[in-house]
Amino acid sequence: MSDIILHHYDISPYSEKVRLGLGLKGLAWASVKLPEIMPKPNLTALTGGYRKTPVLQIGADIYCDSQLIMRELERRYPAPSFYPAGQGAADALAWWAEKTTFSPAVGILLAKKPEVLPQGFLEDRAKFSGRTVDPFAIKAALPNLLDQLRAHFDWLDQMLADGRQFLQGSAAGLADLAAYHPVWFLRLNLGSSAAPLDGFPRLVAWAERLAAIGHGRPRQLSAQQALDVAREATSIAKATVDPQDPVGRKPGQTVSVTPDDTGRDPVVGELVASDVHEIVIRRSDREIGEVCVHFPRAGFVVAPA
Ligand SMILES: N[C@@H](CCC(=O)N[C@@H](CS)C(=O)NCC(=O)O)C(=O)O
Repeated sequence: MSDIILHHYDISPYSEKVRLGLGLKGLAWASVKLPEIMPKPNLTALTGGYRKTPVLQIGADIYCDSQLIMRELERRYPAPSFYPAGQGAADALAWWAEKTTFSPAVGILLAKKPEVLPQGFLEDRAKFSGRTVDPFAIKAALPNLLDQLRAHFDWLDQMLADGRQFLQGSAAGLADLAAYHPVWFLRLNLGSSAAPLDGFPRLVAWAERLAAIGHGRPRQLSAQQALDVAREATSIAKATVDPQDPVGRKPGQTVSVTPDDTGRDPVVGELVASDVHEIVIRRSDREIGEVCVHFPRAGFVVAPA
């Protein structure tokens, strides 16, 4: 089986979710470090324009978004499972937790300690989010960000109130990893004794248990080597019709796939396969030839192109 290649950078919270996922499954993987800000020419050669972090590559198959990355890791390496307490609730919990806590956590750091972020970060993230960057507005938003995060952290904390080790019981799973990464980001940059984490010692103890999972067995790979892997491999995707597709999409149609929140860069390609949670499109790149790019359905807009 081809190597797992993770394109990521150290301070990326969503990457930490996947790194811990690789650790939970005890996997060996190749680490390709991405720049923290645009341009990312080697990444966009693989994805066709998607710029977010992380991206998983296995041969000539490119998996965008941590939601789908985790799903694919679970499909290929089912044990130990990301779903020790079943699937639906874990996926819903994961979606709520990271969607509501990631952005306030980043906002808090921008307001309190912008100097720890790389040069050009603010300007890059203004383009990324489609909002203007005003350092005064960022500072003014801080009290509300702290209030919001405190309320959401309290819900997480209440889930641990019966003494359980992890959100859904005695084993860590996807819900924990998704809820954890914004907490990790705050602890890494501001410590556990800064608001709003200071009010939640139980949550901090949970975070320590998750950190102990580790990252599995990474080894370094250059971006060029990853491109070589893609060029030499053939995608595993097979043309598949989704009989339940609500608008009758079919393999062979040209579509664009675009995140619906931030980093809204469309990727255009030929539809190969799709189902309720995944869409796969084939595209050709001058440097690496044909690759298949996989996206989740929740959170992505698929349109005819
Ligand atoms: N829904 C995406 C969110 C990914 C995301 O927003 N990642 C941040 C870094 S943690 C990002 O892409 N920032 C801009 C960049 O890295 O270019 C996922 O689950 O992977």
